[in-house]
Amino acid sequence: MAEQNALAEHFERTIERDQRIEPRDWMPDAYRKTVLRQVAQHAHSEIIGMQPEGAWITRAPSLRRKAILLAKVQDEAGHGLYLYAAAETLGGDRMELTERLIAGAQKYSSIFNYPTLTFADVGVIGWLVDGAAICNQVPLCRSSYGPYARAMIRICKEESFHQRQGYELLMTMMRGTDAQREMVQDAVNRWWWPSLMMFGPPDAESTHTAQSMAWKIKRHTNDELRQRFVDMTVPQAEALGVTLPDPDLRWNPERGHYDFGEVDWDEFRRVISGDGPCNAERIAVRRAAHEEGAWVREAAAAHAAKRARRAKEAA
Ligand code: FAQ
Repeated sequence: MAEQNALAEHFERTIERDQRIEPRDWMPDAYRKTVLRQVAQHAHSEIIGMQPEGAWITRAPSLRRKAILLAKVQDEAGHGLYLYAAAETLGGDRMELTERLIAGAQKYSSIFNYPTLTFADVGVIGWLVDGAAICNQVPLCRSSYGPYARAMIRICKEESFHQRQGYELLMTMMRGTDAQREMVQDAVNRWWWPSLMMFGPPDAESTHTAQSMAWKIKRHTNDELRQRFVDMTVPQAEALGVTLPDPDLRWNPERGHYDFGEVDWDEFRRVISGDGPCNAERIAVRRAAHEEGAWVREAAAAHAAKRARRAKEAA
């Protein structure tokens, strides 16, 4: 009992001093569970998030755009892998996590359940979706769980390239023909509100924020980050020459922030409970990839077993 108290006290002190919790450290079960939940959902989001843009790789309008898009989508795969590795340090099993994802038992970001209708969507995903991801993830570089915080540092550097390539693509299209400008505006109209939903439900309805903030897993609330994203994005939209589809969006000098309209939270709830425009398709594609990859996993396991046996024989 005394030992247990000392461990709990050490955990609390580590959090209080802004130091990191490492895999070898004692941690409360609820802490382990909620970090694992967040990290696993984040990993799933990166992997599912390859699909909407991946659909445009074969249809990219030039070799340059294709090379950029290939690199970006490949980066997302890498992010998923770092995050699954971080989940493993908490006792998560990668196979089990994937099975939970394809069974619909574990969530991934709502944003990836919307379709990519034109190549302008690739630019808008880079600008808005990666922009929102950066806004949300930069503070996670200071998350209290060490392996998660360290994974975030590299991920954020890569996300920053992703956002720039999106903005540059949109700038190019905005300097093009009327039809191209219309494509960009149409994509902005479709992605703006779903991007605001990425930050999660309003604080008053967020199940995990209070505890995750107390444990410094999260450093800001969902609403704080959503506001930061709006403030950051409005001037970028002006520079680009597009209109954000919100009649209530205006600068509030008293608050020193932009006011904005109400997100359609019914739509958000529908999408996260599996009923968005592309949920079924995203999961079906992921399930097929998992099943088609079974022989690779079997071959890798057989190879590892053979090497282990040889090493044992040689010893
Ligand atoms: N979608 O109590 P809270 C990317 C769930 S970026 C789906 O507020 P929490 C990069 C939430 O999990 C996207 N579910 O939860 C990229 C919880 O469900 P549960 C990924 C959502 O954890 C760009 C319930 O609602 N980024 O992939 C969403 O404190 C381009 C109650 O919510 C991250 O995952 C949502 N939008 O705060 C890739 C960032 N929002 O578990 C490819 C790390 C909430 O009780 C292309 N995660 N839920 O069943 C976080 O910062 C947090 O987990 C939040 C949610 C802010 C997402």
